[in-house]
Order: sequence, then structure tokens, then C-alpha cells
Amino acid sequence: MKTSVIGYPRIGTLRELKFAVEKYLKKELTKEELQAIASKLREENWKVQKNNGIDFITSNDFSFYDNLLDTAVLLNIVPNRYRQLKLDALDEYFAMARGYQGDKGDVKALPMKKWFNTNYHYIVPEIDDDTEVLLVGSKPFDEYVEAKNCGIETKSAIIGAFTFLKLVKFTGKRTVEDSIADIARAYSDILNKFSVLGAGWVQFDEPALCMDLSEEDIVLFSKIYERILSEKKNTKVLLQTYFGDIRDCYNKVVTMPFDGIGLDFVEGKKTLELVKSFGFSENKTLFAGVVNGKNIWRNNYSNTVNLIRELGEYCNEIVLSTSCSLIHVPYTLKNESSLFQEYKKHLAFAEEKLTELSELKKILSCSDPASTEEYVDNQKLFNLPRNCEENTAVQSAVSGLSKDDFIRYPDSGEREKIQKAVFSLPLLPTTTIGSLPQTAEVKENRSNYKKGKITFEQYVTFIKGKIAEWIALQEKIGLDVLVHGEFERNDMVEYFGENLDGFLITEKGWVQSYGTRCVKPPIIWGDISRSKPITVDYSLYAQSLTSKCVKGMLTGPVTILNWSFPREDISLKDCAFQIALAIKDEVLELEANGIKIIQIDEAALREKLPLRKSDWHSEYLDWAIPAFRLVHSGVKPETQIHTHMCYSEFADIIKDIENMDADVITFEAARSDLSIVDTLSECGFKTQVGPGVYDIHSPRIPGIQEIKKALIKMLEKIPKEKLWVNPDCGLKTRGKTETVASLENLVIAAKEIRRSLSV
Ligand code: THG
Ligand code: ZN
Repeated sequence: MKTSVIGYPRIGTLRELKFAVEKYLKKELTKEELQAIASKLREENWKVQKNNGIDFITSNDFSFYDNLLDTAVLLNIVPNRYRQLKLDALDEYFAMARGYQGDKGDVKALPMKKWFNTNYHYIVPEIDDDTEVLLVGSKPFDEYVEAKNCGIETKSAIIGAFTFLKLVKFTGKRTVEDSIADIARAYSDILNKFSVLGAGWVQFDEPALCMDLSEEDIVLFSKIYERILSEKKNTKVLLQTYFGDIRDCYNKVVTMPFDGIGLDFVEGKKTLELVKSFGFSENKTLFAGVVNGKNIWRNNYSNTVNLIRELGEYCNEIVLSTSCSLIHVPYTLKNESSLFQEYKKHLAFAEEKLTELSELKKILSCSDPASTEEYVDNQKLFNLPRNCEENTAVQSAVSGLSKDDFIRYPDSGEREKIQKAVFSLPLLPTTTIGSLPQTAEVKENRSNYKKGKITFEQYVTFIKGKIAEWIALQEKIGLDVLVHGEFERNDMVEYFGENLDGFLITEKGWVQSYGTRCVKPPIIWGDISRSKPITVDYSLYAQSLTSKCVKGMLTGPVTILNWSFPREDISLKDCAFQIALAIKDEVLELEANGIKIIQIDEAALREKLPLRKSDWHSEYLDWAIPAFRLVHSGVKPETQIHTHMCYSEFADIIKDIENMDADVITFEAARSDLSIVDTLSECGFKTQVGPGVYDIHSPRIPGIQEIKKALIKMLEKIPKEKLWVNPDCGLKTRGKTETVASLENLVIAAKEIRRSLSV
């Protein structure tokens, strides 16, 4: 039995790639220096897998920004506006990813979207009518050869043609159908090249097969792969699926001439059932995704051994694999020096998952697996109750919840009237989402305090200084509703993880979110509770500095849960309700202290919507929306509850979003051409809304005219009494100068439109 890894994290155990790319972009590193660092990181990754006995090691899982963008560039899919900048290849690539504003032009970045149900973002490539889809790049071949030169044979991972076509955006008249021939040609050429290089296997990643597929989708998939596979030579093809089961096309796929099929037995609820009911193919290898690539708990060897045995009845050859790429978990527990061994022994990050794969391989090659030392040790771990911090008070509070705990009175229409009178804000009130620039000095203050270099008083004094500086700046800019800026927070989820009971926090557990940006998801270890106020002091301090309203800033329960590593011993629903009760206490304490507007962010609400529509309500929305309602149901009618959501694909859950019963919702819109605005008007959305007027993911400063144009477009669809004016998302990743300039333009634009509305 062999072992395989679908993909490995690439940012570096200590985020070396992040720092190198950021330095390169600031012109503090040369292209050659950046390439050298990248090459070293790739080599380290391959070697750690090799040393852990992995048989199928992946190449081309590296990227300077994103693998889908890499695939687009590989296939010559570069919009003309980027070519016209006449930059060299790497800088053109970064221009697509981040936008470009400089002496050669001014172009926005391509849009970014969430990669299926994960916190990773991909860049959306664009095919227009001039695009000639053609294999022009060499990245996968170069990296394959590079690994070979390190003495390591790899399987190259390439996003498959079907998933690629499902995610790419067609901006002209051309359709998916028109592109089949060219795409298939390009992928055949990829296979041919690998054949010439003598590669044993290539892995085509097709997570899109785990979505609901229509008849047309299945036809499209078959058409493409029939062409690609018909030219297959010596290199074997692995069709790698993940993030669920492939129930809509399983039958079809097992009859097609793939050499291997990778199935997800962790998230794929029906995967085992599919294999058992329809069988597998005699001459194919099953890559069985049994080690969870998305969560950090140890694998239960007894369950896995039983599963593999069962599969053995249907498959001739099985390779043990991860359930998806390991890019969704941190690198290694080795760097966690302050996490107790009591905790650590229950956890497996990427590197520890490699060990699990090779231990499982060893165990399964034994005639009596249960007698092996590794198996016995693993069973000991699972037989002991995990030293779980049980909190019976929280457990009974959750089980005692009743219908009324989820309802806020009076209804939203009544509240809108009451609040209009209380706040007397102008038409089109201006605000920001919450976070303000996390500059080097802000991060340094935090790290100095954590390292014991400064006292708590010094730490707080710095933060208060920043709050005061930005309250003054926001007043000067002329914003209507202010924020304190979140200078005390590393991340909107990790911060609450640190301050609530029941979480474990890692030191170096970084997971890539987009480009060079990483997050450090907290681990939900036990029952969640709140033993002290968390945000009240800084909120009150900020409010004391101004006569304008300062929003209290909280993260909602669904987002805290979605951006943490969840427990698997209680339901997500119970866990969300525990968090909701804790955040509810914070809301009520802010309100009791005179904070009049409280924002409860649900940035990640959309992210964990199940991939299959039939699961949306029963498995997710039916508890996620109530969890949010639970947090704010107890506030006074005149307290205004805001929420914020990232990523604008809300059309199909817009009723559920309305049902959260917030008073104001701000969300991302700029990167998706304001298409959300149509959705809102079509469904008669009643909640006040602030669709972002400019994209904050790029350092570009939006012009006044550009913002006015966006507002005019919004006002065609949204009643002026319901519209707020704000950026797309929090401003933590931006610098101070560009932020002030952008917000100044935003306020000027809002004021000009306001004036034209009142005449
Ligand atoms: N928190 C978490 N997940 C997220 C977001 C978040 N996922 C979606 C979206 N927001 C991603 N956006 C970002 C934006 C900025 C950063 C990370 C994700 C960021 N990270 C710092 C970095 O990489 O330099 C690390 C944090 C630090 O230095 O303290 O800036 O907001 N959980
Ligand atoms: Zn956002």
C-alpha cells in the first residue's frame, strides 16, 4: 500500500514566502532573490514528505499567489488590460492578483473568491472573446524537473479542466461550450509534455465534481476528458476530487479511462456508499482520502483501518491519501513550544499528518494491524476521554433555549422608525467596516507586549494613542459613524478565541487565506464561555473622545466557529449556540454602557454553506441564522445592530440573510460589479444596506467620480433612505496614507450625491 498527499502548504513554516513576496513587492528583494527563496521552500516541502515516507509527493502545489491564477497564466488566459502594462511575466502576474497603479497604468485586480467551502481565496480568471486558450507556460514542468533534480519523483497537481471552466469568468460572447476544444487541446498538451519528461503520474484536481451537477455539467465533463484521455501516453492520470462526494457522476467517472481516482472519505458523506453500491474499476487505483486535510485532530486508526479493509473488497489497489490539500491546516506542531503535550497529543498539523499516513501504511501492511505499536498507542488516545473543559452551566443554557430567545422585538420596520429619530444621521450615512490599518508599529506593539518587552500599561497607552489619532482623523475626514479601529486585535476571530474560555491558541499555526495573507485559526477545545468583558474598555474609551457614534465591534458566532478548527465530539449547532451566548453577554454589556450601535460581523456566513443545495438548510442555515439572532435578540429597540458580510454571492440565500434581522448590513460589492444590488432590489430587501463602494484588497485609491458612479448605480435600485456608504471590507491590510485618501474621496462622493438628492 502506498501513500499520497494532495498538496502541501507553501507559505513556509515561519511564513518565509509571505515575507519574501512582500519584500519583493516593496522592491526590497530582487526577482532572483525571491525565486531562490521560493525554490528552497519547495525543496524543503518535498524533502519533509520524502523523509516521512510519502510515495506520491506533489509538485506545482507551489504558487506565488494562487494556483488558479497560475493555471490561467499557463493557458495564456491573461486579459489585455494587463498585457498592455508591458510588465515582465512575474509582475504581470502580480498585477492580475493585486492590481497595478504606477507609471505604466492603473488597472484593478481580478476578483477574488472563496475556494469552495474553505477560507482560501482564488483569483477569478477572465476569458474574453480575444483570449486564445493555449498551453504557453512551463511552471508545472519546471517544478517537476526541479523536484527530479532534488532526487524526488513527483506527481504534478494541476487544476482540472472542468473545475477551471466552472470557476473562470467569460466576459464576452464566448461560452464554455465554445472553449471545450481549446481547453482539451491545452490539457492534452500538458499530458504530452509530462510524457516526454517521463513523469509517472499527473493529478488533475476536480473539486467541482463535488458540487450539485446538472446533466449539462456531466456532458461537459465527459466531453473534455474523453478528448484529453484519448491522447494519454505513458503518464498516468489521477482524477482527484475533494470537499465532498461525487454522487452525480460517480457512475460515469469509474468507467472512464483514468488510471486513478481520488475520493474524499472525510467530507464525502456518500463516498463509501457509492463505492459499495456501484463498485470500483478493476484496473484503476483508488486514492482514498482518509486523513482529514481540513481539521487538526488526530486520525482514529481503528476507524481508518476498518474503512480501508472494507474498501479492499471493491478495489484492487488502494493508495492512502489526505482528504484534500493540506494547505488548509498549519505546517507543524514542532513550532508550538507553549502548547501542553496533553493537548498536542490530540492534534495533527500537516507534518504530523504525513506521519499518520506512513504509520497507517505500516499498520495496514501487517497481518494483524491491531497488534502494532502505532495502532495500540492510537487506540489509547481515543479510549481516554479527551481532557475536555466541560462547562455544565453552558451546556444547560444551550439546552434550555426557547423560541423567544431567538426573536428581537419590535419588528425591523418599527425599529427603523425609532432609530431614525434617535440617530438623526444624514441621508447616505458614511462609515467603515471596523478595522483600520494594522501598520508595522501596531503589530510591533502587540508582539513587544507578548514578548514581555513592554508593560501592559505601555501596551494599552499605545493602543489608546492610536484610537485617539484615528477618531480625530475620522472626524476630520467627515465620516458619520466611527470605529475604534481594532488596534488591539490580531484577527477578528483569533482575538475572541484568546479572550473566551474553551479555545486553544497556537503560536505559529498559520494557514494561508489569500496571496501572502495568513490567519491563525484558534482550536475549539472545550465548551465556550465568557468570563470577562472583552471589548468594552476600548469601545468606551473611543466613544468618550467624540460626540459622533462609535460602533461597538464584535465577531458573530457563525464566523468565530467557521474560522476556528471545530470540535468533532459535539455538533456545530451546539458549538455555535455556546459561542452565541458568550457574545450575547458582550452585546448586552456594551449596550448597558451606552454604546448605541453594535456591529456583529458575520464575515464568514456564506463560506461554510454546504456545497450541495439539499444540505443548505438542514445542515447549516437552520442553526447558523438562529445563532446570529440569539446574539442580538435581547437589545433595546433603539440600539442599532449592524452586521458585515464578505463575498457577495448572496443571491440564493438572500431571504436567510434578511432573516438575520439586523438593522444594517454592509457587504462586499465592488469586486463583483455591484451585481448584489440587483439581487437586493429583486427580492425587496428591507434591511438597510451598505454595499461596498470600493475594493479594499488592493492599494489602489478609488477616485471621487468612480465612487459617485457606484453610488448612482446603487441608487437606481436601492431607496435612498436605506443606503449606507462604506468600503467593501475592513481596512487592516491597507496603509494609512492610502486609507485616508480613499476615505476622503468616499466622503466627498457621498456628500455630492447627498446634495443632488436633496435638491
Ligand atoms: N480573519 C480570518 N479569516 C479571514 C479573514 C479574517 N478570512 C477571509 C478574510 N478575512 C481574509 N482576509 C485577511 C485579511 C488580512 C489578513 C488575513 C486575512 C492579515 N493577516 C496577517 C498577515 O498575513 O500578515 C496576519 C495577522 C497578523 O499579523 O497578526 O492581515 O479577517 N480568520
Ligand atoms: Zn469583509
